[in-house]
Amino acid sequence: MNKSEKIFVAGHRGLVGSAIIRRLESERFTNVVTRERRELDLLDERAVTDFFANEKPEIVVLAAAKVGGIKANNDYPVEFLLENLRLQSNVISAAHANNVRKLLFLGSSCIYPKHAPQPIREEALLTGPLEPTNDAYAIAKIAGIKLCQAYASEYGENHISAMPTNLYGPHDNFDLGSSHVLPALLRKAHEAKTNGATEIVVWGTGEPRREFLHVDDMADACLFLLANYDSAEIVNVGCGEDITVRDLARLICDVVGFRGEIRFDPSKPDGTPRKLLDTSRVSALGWKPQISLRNGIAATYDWFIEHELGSALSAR
Ligand code: GFB
Repeated sequence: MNKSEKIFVAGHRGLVGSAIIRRLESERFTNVVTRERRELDLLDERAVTDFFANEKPEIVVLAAAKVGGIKANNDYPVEFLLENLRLQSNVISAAHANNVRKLLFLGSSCIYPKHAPQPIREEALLTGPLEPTNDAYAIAKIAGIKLCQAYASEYGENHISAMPTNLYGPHDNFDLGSSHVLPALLRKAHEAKTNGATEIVVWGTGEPRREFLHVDDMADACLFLLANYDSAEIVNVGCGEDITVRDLARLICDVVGFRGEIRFDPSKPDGTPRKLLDTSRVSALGWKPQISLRNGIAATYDWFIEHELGSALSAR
């Protein structure tokens, strides 16, 4: 990629978008465009059309989305479906209307059937029923993939789509009502340690398995795909290994230094039993992740203490 090409990162304040910005800065890209939500509402079709017509970005990374963990997805299916459909349609269609050279759409591993054979190959898409706790979000993401593929086949657009596994890292959402499991357990373990509590409560049975990728590895994969991949076929991005929620909770407690009990609450949903991505396609292209789960969790814990709690690292 030419480092002076104009790149619009939609969603630059989010987990993935902010990691992509960090990476573009460290690689010395000189023409990166961002907009705060108050300046550009991606749900507003007119505003998005005008923005693209004025700015004429050459590359677009569509990292903006309404995202959340199992509870938020389950509680607010209307917002997850509608906002994601609107936002992505606005950006993808405006990219076409304004001759964007390349667009990267970010999907999710929840697009695959609940009981897809593991590890999940890209070919599993639309071969079976979805996991009900996040089917609204998944349907929106599948529509985004299909829209990118339709622009590629009908108009020859170079719209590519990456499917990240469960991501975590700096700028994640640590709110217990809407976050994903990893930041939620970091907060719970930290608060239990600092409050002298004897246990933390982990939702579900602890049996589901999840694969976790540090968002800096994801940003690395995004730049790699932008530079090296030109097909409308979706590409999985993961680390190739998964872990039970139980073992994740143990690992997080170990990193945080919480020595109390881990109690499970089976009245809360488990969600999909397992979603480990098959990453042969991205591996064959020459990409692999660098950050181990333990190191990634430790770095995210440091970030949480410094940025979310606003207190010194000495609390650790
Ligand atoms: O990360 P998570 O919210 O979403 O939950 P999914 C993963 C697993 O961790 C579930 C359990 O089995 C949860 O029940 N878990 C245990 C917890 N304790 C907690 C907790 O305190 N908070 C949370 N959030 N979970 C999401 C989808 O599914 O995956 C999204 O909802 C998206 O659409 C994302 O696709 C990648 O992994 O189940």
